[in-house]
Amino acid sequence: MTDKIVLVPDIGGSEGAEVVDLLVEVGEQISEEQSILVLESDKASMEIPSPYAGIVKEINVKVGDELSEGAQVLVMTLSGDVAGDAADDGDTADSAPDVVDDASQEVAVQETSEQAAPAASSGEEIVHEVVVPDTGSDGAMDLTEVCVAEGDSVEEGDSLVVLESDKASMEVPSPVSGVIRSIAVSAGASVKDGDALMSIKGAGAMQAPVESSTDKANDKLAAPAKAAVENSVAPKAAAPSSSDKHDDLVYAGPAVRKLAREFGVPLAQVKGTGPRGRVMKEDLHAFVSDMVEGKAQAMAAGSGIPAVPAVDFSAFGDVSEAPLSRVARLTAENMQRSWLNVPHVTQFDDADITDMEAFRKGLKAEAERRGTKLTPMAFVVLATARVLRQHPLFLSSLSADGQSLITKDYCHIGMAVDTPAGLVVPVIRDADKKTLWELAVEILELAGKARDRKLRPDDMQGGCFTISSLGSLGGRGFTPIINTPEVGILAVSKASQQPVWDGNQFSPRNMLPLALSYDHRVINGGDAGRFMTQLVTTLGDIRHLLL
Ligand code: CAO
Repeated sequence: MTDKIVLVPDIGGSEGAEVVDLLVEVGEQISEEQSILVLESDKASMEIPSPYAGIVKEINVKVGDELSEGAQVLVMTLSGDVAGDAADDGDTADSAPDVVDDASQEVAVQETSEQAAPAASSGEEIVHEVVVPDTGSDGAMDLTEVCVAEGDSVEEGDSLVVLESDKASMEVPSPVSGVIRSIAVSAGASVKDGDALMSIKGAGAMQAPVESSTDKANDKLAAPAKAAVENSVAPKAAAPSSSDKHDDLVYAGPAVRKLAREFGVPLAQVKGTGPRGRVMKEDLHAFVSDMVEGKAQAMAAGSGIPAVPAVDFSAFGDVSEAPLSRVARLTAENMQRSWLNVPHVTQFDDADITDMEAFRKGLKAEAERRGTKLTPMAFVVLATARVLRQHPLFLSSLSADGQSLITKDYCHIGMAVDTPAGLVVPVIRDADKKTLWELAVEILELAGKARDRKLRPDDMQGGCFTISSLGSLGGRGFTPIINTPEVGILAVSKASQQPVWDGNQFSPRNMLPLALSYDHRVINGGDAGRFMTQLVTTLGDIRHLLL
């Protein structure tokens, strides 16, 4: 019989995580991987699994304690088998008397239980633990699709799962070639950066950002803790059912609690649909939208917006119904929010791009030589960026309370991209500081990434102004909806030859229709008129870009 100290593993940099539940008792026989306690930090709740099978000899923490990585949790007497296994695996602690007090040895047992030997030899097959890579997203993402099954062979780069964040949908590629050994997630799950996805048996070391079991011993232990985040919190706490329960007793994770506080929603009133009645983010959203809808209906006779009545379409013929993708749902929400909150005005003009087009076409061979494509969009982005710099009001946003104006000293331009998964808006950073060629390359790259679902959430953040071009599709013009809290958006339609009066006669000119929607709380018609005139002038004579 061997005693082992169990320590808090790597919990993703969370300092001072609070013990919210103890899941084992002294004298209890527990198995390896069984959850022993629940820690809650300001970022997440996580169940900490036992690295051993054995009997709990002593518990050194209590609910309410704040623990960090390496803190002692409990002492276990290993069952004979496990102690033997550990010894077989080369755990030197087992030849030493009784207590092990070194965190690295704790982790080593976890590590060696399966793959310590292959970890040392580069040519052999090893098991890679694949986690959600660093997506740049702060919050949870929907896992909408698992593209592989256990036993499947995958090549490095094959898509493993599809994630949808608030901003985009993206695929997680396999970092190695191998065979899927186990899958820890299923479609519909909610995941965060670092959460365990699956393990792949393959050869060689794995590339960042996916973690390899051979890379860091600590991560082997950290992964299950991270994987437990979304399905944890207080497994032993009974799901509260009475309507008078207190928020603290509600079964919910910290992200949901934070959101509830932001919404001002008493969590106790929200019906949880997660495992054991856990309140999920979706439950909170549903609660809030029900409240809003209820209020709207209550106000229907007054100033509220009447709800669109439900129609039974099947009464008129065959129908089918499919849920909207997350990107589509969020786009719908954003559009509606902007449409209802922002007084939009749209101003139209045409830019004479005859000379610009002649210049652009003359650069076609050069573009090919550079391995890129020069479309009118690069000129429009460049000209708009320069004009924006001279009209900083268009780079501003109203503060959330509407009482002040925030002007940004940078010029990041969002570009609407039409993708099969929905409308996404990647951002070209510092567009005013880039050359035409740099913009051409970036436009092509961002549009490609958007369509291949390779954009990261931070590729879509920080925009000051948006350009939406339907120039390749046709149409004489459209009125774009502002991407709030931005205050302006430019719509670009298809250029065409138009007869233009030059003072003496009509001449055929290549005219590019533009439409500028602006937030009339911030921008007045005069500001918009000056902005548009300068943009049209710049595109009409691109020598202005030299000034
Ligand atoms: N007038 C005439 N032709 C145009 C044009 C315009 N305004 N804009 C582009 N074209 C031409 C291009 O020159 C290119 O032709 P060639 O191959 O012969 O050179 C062709 O149309 C295709 O262009 P593209 O679409 O591949 O590239 P782009 O740089 O013009 O646009 C992007 C990139 C990402 C803006 C665009 O592909 C896209 O997704 N647009 C949709 C945006 C959208 O959905 N907006 C609506 C939002 S609100 O629902």
